[in-house]
Amino acid sequence: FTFEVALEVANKVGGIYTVLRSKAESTVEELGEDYCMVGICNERYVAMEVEKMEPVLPQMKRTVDLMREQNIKVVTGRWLIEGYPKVVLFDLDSAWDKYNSWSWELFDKTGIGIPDHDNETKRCVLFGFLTAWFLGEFRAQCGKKSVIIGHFHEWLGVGLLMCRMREIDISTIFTTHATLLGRYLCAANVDFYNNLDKFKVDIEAGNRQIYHRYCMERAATHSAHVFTTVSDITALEAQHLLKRKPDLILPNGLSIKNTQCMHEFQNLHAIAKEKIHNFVRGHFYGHFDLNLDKTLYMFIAGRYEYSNKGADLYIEAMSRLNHRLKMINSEVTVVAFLIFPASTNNFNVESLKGQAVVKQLKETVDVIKDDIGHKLFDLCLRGKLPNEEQLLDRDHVIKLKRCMYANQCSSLPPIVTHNMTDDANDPILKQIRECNLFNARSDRVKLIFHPEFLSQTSPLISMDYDEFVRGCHLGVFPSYYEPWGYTPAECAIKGIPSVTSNLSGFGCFMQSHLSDPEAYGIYIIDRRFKSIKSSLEYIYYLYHFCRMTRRERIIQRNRTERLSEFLDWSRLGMYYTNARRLAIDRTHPEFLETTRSFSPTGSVRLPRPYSAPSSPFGSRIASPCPS
Ligand code: U2F
Ligand code: UDP
Ligand code: G6P
Repeated sequence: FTFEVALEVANKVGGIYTVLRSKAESTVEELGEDYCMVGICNERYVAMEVEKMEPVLPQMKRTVDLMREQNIKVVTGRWLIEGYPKVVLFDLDSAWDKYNSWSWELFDKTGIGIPDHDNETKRCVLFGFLTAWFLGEFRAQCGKKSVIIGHFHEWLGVGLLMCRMREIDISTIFTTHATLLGRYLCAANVDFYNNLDKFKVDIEAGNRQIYHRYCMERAATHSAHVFTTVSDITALEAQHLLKRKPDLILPNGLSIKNTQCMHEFQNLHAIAKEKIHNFVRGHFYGHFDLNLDKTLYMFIAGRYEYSNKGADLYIEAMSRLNHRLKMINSEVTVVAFLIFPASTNNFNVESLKGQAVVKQLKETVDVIKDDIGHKLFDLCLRGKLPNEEQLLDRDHVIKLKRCMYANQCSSLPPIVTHNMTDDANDPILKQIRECNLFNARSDRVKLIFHPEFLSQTSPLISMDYDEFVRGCHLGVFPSYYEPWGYTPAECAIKGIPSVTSNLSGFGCFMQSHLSDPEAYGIYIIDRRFKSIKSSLEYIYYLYHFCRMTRRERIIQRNRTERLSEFLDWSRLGMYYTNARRLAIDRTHPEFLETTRSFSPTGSVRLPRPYSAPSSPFGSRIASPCPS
């Protein structure tokens, strides 16, 4: 049996939810009824995403009943996603009366004490003990004949720790998706990667008042039979900060089934782009100085971590690109979006007004168009060919003038679509002011900061994020701290090229598996071994991208989309299979012969796509290779 344990089972918090959700189908395909996910009961999601039902397996039924007898609320059923996996979810609130004895047991067995004010960690302790209780009971019900694997994802791994402390016969895997200390240190803007081996981890954790959390994470890391993480770069971080080298790397995949649309993705790009055009028409009303046919859409998106996500490098690069495009009097305009949720007080009036005015103009033109159509038809029926005055009457001209005067606007098109709560201190706005990028007429790069995740119901960009990505030309993600980074992978499976960095897990993965990432539309910035100034050389790639013809972009999208099968869980799921096999090997090697067949992952390397030119053309620079 395999139990995959995480706070994010049917509970959306961050990237781990995407991992579990997208992977479920391929895991269920492999393990069938021997697979179950264990999480917490968040009513908000459970009501929508979980079909409640009683367990069929007698051992599982008895285990759950025993816990319920002790007043623990346990929800069992199936998660309503592809694969329809079994889930067991604990209601943490029903376990608070046991907290004191459990925290004592934790202290007694591990020496880790939990401060009274840290409610988040206390909840993790509850979850950990409930999991260990459940797995212990299940093991007792199963007898000695079966192997039970507990695969724990992050949060502090208390369940794993307690399984080991109580000596329950569970083969354990611990996967970390980032280290606690790594996140804190990077957010504090320290020179992280050059000092990895120098941090005094206990002192750093203590100074940040997370020593107890750090101890739990490190204890779980060392107690696991198999320790894994999502990328090479996080493996290095874990080795230095958690003091154990991961046994395996388990890269994150995606489920391409719902996104794959064969050649259709090219048409979908054109349809989605038209929707972005509509927004842009409204946003730039009164200053519509761009030729939409020669406009390129670039974007950066994610949680608002200004420097970790590389927003600083993005704005600086856009400012330099603007300068270069102006120098050559380029006809191309780049609209560069920044999508990061920040604290706001709703949309700003200018943005809404622009959309309204343009909508009004469009409606007026549509009415006049119909009028003219009828007139033209009538006149032609009577055998008369009309002249201009006969078609456009005074009334039409007045209506059009009224719309066009409303369309005049003296201030420049807004940079930010919402009213920011702290406009003066917002790091993105501060940097934009420093770069003097204000969407002036002469600027060839226009910036739009959308400080909220996208939604189809928004009155501005009425699109979901997925559709927006399809309509763009290039995703730009120059991250500094990014254990994996789903955003460039999500671009790739839609055929949209992207820029990533060798400090992101995805970037490292692409670098080691593609012989020429750039040919596939993945440009990897070297942020690890180069200074910020040198990293900024990626603007040559952006510049080159702006000079590509439409035909070249179409060919590029076709090449990029080829990566989708490579990123699908049907392939990447093998790494998880490997981890389970290793866990059994280390605990119950006698069972290995009888387990299902096993396919080694090997080191696959995709050759250059056949359609790629045989050598880099022109003077453009290539994606820097590992230094
Ligand atoms: C990583 O993304 P995460 O989703 O793990 O990171 P966040 O989006 O910041 O949110 C989850 C974090 O919050 C923590 C947990 C994570 O670090 O430890 N947390 C918490 O503090 N309290 C709780 O109750 C529950 C969680 C990574 F950054 C990405 O690059 C990867 O793509 C992603 C998937 O591997 O994992
Ligand atoms: N995203 C979204 N709406 C948006 C912008 C981003 O849902 O408007 C999602 C995006 O699809 C991706 C996630 O946010 O799945 C960011 O994940 P990533 O792994 O890049 O970083 P994390 O937030 O996990 O550190
Ligand atoms: C897709 C569509 C074409 C369209 C093109 C625009 O390939 O199938 O009909 O012309 O996108 O590409 P562009 O890179 O200019 O947005």
